[in-house]
Amino acid sequence: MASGTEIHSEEMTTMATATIMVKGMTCSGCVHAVTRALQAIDGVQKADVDLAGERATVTYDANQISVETLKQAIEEVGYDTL
Ligand code: 9UX
Repeated sequence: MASGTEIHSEEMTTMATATIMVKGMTCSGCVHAVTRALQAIDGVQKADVDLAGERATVTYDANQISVETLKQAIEEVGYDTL
């Protein structure tokens, strides 16, 4: 791209993607519970929970929340994170 000025009218966000290991999920219901818990958080744009991979990949606005916020939400619904 050549140099130029880009005008963005949307508000400034700092989207970040985190992969969090989630322990204790044993069925698709568990996946759903974790997915819902993450998506309920203000600032979470996208949450993909992988049962076999034991992890959650979350895209969120780093201006609003942190990885700790995400981990806390997962732990609140009964799973361990690392
Ligand atoms: Mo089904 Mo997953 O009860 O806890 S949701 S094993």
